[in-house]
Amino acid sequence: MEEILKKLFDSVLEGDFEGVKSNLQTALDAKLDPTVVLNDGMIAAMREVGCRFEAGDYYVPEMLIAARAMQSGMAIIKPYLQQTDRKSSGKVVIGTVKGDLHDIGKNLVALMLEGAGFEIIDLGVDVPIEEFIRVVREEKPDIVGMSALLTTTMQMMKQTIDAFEAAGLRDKVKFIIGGAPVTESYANKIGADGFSSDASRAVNVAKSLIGE
Ligand code: B1M
Repeated sequence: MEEILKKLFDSVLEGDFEGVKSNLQTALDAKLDPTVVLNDGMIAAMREVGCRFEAGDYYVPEMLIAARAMQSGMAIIKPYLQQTDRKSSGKVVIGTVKGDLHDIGKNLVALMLEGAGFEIIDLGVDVPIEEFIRVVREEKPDIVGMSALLTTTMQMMKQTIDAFEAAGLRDKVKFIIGGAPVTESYANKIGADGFSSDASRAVNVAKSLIGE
């Protein structure tokens, strides 16, 4: 198991698309727990990419290539992660906040929620506050999910919640927030209803927020 995961880790780190696909398939065929494969083989590699970027060993292009390799693997692992019997009837509008282009974590959260039966409206990345408000007015979701990966853009989460308050919509939806720099205490501070540090816990938080 260690060896397969190490190969997968290395192929994400090196941005080796073909390696990601074949090592991931080997891991899944060997019936390794898909959550362990995702966390220890793929997400851990993205963390290492971040460390190398910080250390000046990787630059934006390397980060981008690793992200694309990771995304190519997500398409393969998706059906393995989504197997669940407990279906929800909730509706979620999700997006990465204004100014932020990171979407791998947000996509994972959307994928897991979808697998748990939630209807997902994914607004993508760099989502302006007005867009969240417009879609909430139109679609009347139960939950708005916001993701941010930058310490600068996480401030948009507070601004978005404040804008919902000003628009008289705050009591119409629950907010769940997450992303690498986001913490539970930040979520409490800005008045979010839920926080999750990872995608699978986000499903439990979402279910509890709609009383399931
Ligand atoms: Co950028 N980047 N990046 N980057 N990037 C980070 C975030 C960084 C920490 C790297 C570092 O320095 N160590 C750093 C931020 C520093 C900071 O703010 N303190 C950084 C920087 C600086 C930048 C740029 C400014 C670099 C530059 O241009 N000079 C630039 C900003 C662009 C912008 O957004 N405006 C930039 C660009 C990029 C790429 C485009 C090249 C690429 C993103 C590609 C893409 O997403 N399509 C990229 C990448 C890949 C990263 C790292 C290496 C990996 C992020 C990732 O995908 N992780 C990242 C390093 C790191 O995070 N340690 C880094 C895997 C993913 C599964 O984890 O997103 O955390 P994560 O999601 C988790 C949880 O956080 C949680 O669940 C997920 C699954 O478990 N979660 C939620 C996430 N959203 C949630 C929402 C929820 C609940 C849970 O509810 C709704």
